Amino acid sequence: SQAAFRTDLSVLLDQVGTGKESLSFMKRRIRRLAQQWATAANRLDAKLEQQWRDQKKILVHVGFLTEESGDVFSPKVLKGGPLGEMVQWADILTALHVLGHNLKISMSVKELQGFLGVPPGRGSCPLTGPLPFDLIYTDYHGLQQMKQHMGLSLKKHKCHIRVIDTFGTEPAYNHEEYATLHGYRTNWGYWNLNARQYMTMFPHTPDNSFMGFVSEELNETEKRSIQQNKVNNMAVVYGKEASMWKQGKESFLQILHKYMEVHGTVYYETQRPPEVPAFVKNHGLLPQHELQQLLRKAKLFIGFGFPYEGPAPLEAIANGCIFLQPKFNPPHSSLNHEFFRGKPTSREVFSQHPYAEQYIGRPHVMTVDYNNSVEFDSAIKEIMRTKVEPYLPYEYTCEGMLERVHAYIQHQVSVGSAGGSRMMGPLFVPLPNTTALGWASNVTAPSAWPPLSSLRLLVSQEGQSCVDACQSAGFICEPAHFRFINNKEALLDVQCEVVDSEINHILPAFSVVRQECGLQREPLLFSCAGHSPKYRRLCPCRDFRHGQVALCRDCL
Ligand code: U2F
Repeated sequence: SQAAFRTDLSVLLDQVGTGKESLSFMKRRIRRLAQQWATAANRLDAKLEQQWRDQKKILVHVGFLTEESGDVFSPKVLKGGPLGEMVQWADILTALHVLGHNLKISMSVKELQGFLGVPPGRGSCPLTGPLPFDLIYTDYHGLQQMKQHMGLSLKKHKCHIRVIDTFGTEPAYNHEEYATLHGYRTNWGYWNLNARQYMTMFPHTPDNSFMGFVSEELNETEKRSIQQNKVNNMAVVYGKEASMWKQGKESFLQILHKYMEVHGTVYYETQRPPEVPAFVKNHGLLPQHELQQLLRKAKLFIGFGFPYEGPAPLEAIANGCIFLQPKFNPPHSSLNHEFFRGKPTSREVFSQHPYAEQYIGRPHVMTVDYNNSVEFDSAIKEIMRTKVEPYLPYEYTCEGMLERVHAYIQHQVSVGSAGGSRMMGPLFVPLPNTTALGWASNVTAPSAWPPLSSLRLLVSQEGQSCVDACQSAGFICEPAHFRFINNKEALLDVQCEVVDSEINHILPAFSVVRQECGLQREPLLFSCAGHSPKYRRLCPCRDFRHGQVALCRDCL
């Protein structure tokens, strides 16, 4: 049947359940943003102009909040622990509900079994019948639990699964055999999904799908009053846990304190945490809405390098703060930093919040070297005299998130079946030495999503990934398009002595020195992220909507 937008969230609130701080946090958030979601639903409804939307049966199984996974998050909700994940799950649940789908929510293995129709008390009895859901949103913990309780049938139903995966999973880590053979084996990867089934918190590698979350939006009156009431010398520090303040922060905190009044929202029990200097006005951990109030007054929101890639900087920028953050040189990654170690990605993180740096940037975001006191000092002075307006990228508004999740649900259907490297027709593209290669206009693939009209074929520099190659040309890498460029025709103008077909996440690519071209034999290994010094890669880029990088121009 047809899905109808919902603006009443009471059924959803009942479904979320009670009894844990994490659930209370999520419900408070859902209630607080209810009006904003309703307005967004009405706007998107009008924008889609009666477009047919299938109502899907959706199961959301929040693995990390189950007792069976240990649930280390819930007890820390009021103690400065990570909240980003709960922010995101609350928003995913709301988006699915508002879009009008038939939603079931599970937060324990028992509920999961019940929804999947596994007979009670027979935990290992695999589900044999058809899957009673069109889509299942879960996380890595939930995936593990589903494997235990669905047994062999998980393989059969894999294409219905979407994994909420904060930092992302690159294809080389996701392919079990390849990861094992080539040193990409981690605690998390190796599920052999299509990499687009992993959905991230920020648009990290385009190999995954960007799910995101939302931030509070302001109307024009609020924006004006915020700008009038800004306190030019007020700074709020990003870091709700005392450990985020330890070591090496004194020197730049001193500089900051020279010019500004420094506020913190660091959790404490009875005494002031010793890591927090005496001149800092510490409010203790605040409820989300009180933090928003504080950010409305502050001019500067300053990061100390951790946590990486959380929601708070977007909230600060949305409330008219300038976000100042440290540059990482060398970049942090799973190869050199404890936090990222064991995560299924080699992505290099060049600052505390790469999204803020790349997608937002000045004047809202300043990324500087904190070890250079001159640079730091002048950044603070610049911030105090710069006027900025509250800003929120469209993709982090409720409407933006609804639009994106709608598009995924209605169009991203062949994702699970990996597709194979089907060629839909010859691709005649000139291949000069420069990067821009033009259009692939004579390929037809009526069912492709994103539509083929969005494809721009590029060749990377040696050692450059397709993420970077596409980005530097103003596009984004689109893994769904690899299957159309993984053929000899796409390599038309390259002087290949040999064209091989291999299993390697760098392919399709060619080696300039050896004049060898390689095509990809394993569709699961199509990777935007891959790069190798010896290869120039063939890259499927696409256009994107301003403020909604997940969607191409003709994607809706
Ligand atoms: C990120 O997790 P965090 O929870 O540490 O991310 P933050 O950006 O600090 O903020 C999460 C939310 O906490 C709220 C704030 C944000 O929405 O409004 N909050 C609050 O309610 N009261 C306060 O006093 C201060 C903040 C990331 F999201 C996770 O995925 C990562 O695991 C983690 C580590 O990198 O960082």
